[in-house]
Amino acid sequence: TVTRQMFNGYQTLDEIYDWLRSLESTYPNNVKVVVGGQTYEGRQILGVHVSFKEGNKAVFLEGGIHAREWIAPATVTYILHQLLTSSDPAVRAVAESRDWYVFPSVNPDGYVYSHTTNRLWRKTRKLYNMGSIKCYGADPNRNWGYHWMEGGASDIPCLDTFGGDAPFSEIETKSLSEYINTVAPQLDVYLGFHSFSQLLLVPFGHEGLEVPENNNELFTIGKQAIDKLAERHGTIYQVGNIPEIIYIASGGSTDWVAGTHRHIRLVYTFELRDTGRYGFVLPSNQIIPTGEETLDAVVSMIQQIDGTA
Ligand code: 0X9
Ligand code: ZN
Repeated sequence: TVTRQMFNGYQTLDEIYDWLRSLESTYPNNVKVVVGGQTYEGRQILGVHVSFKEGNKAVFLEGGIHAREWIAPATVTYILHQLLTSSDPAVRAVAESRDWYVFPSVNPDGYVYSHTTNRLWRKTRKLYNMGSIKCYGADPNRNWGYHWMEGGASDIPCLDTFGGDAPFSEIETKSLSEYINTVAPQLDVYLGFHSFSQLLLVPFGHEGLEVPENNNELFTIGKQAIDKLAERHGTIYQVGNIPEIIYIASGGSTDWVAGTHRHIRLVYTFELRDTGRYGFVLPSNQIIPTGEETLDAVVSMIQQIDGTA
């Protein structure tokens, strides 16, 4: 089956993009390929817009901002596949209650580089030329323009948490943020997918411990969602604000989304499997179970805000 082909191994960027294009031909009434942005090396940030009816609110799924976190694009594509094909009534109801903007790999240059050259590459691939020293890439999850460089980000281009030389210095974050601005009025949920640590992160990550206005609601909904996640395969998650549960980190995409588009009710960052045994190099036989349990969490979140839980 398609599920076996697609989800028994990690896909290359070309395979993911070809599959997104194939969805548009298979589901011409419901799926459109959309360009969410551009990259330094001249690629496109490709996604799909899924819509079953007019007037729905929308969910944005962002995967792969960190190149080496391969389970993130795999999980986002798994969820997309289920939204289109599942016959589970609960999944169908949630799928069709929203429009979906789904971007499996928002750092495509980095993702390709992690396949061809350095499996543990994290950043973009922009050249930072400092005289005799050349280093590549900024951390695209330290480069967004909300409390940029206010903790947990480096100003040294050779480091993995380099925030860039200005907010939105990376064409990937700049162009994707502009795309998000165009769909933001429709959004009520924005989810970023990373690995690893099995955490559900609530904004914000910068210094000063700002929390969203609906912080308590995000905790309540998040806790029920990770309970549902655990019911599937016993995978244990924790919920918390970013500085409390991992570390201070500023310039993240979800912080910019939550801080700039305050009407978006649910904004979370998932840190998917595992807790460090395999880390970023999660075996591909965990793609399907990770996809299944993460879909359960996403379904639960939407059921809770719709009062259908
Ligand atoms: O450091 C990060 O960017 C994330 N952890 S990871 O191991 N995947 O790199 C945590 C993101 C925290 N989120 C925000 N500050 N918004
Ligand atoms: Zn990450």
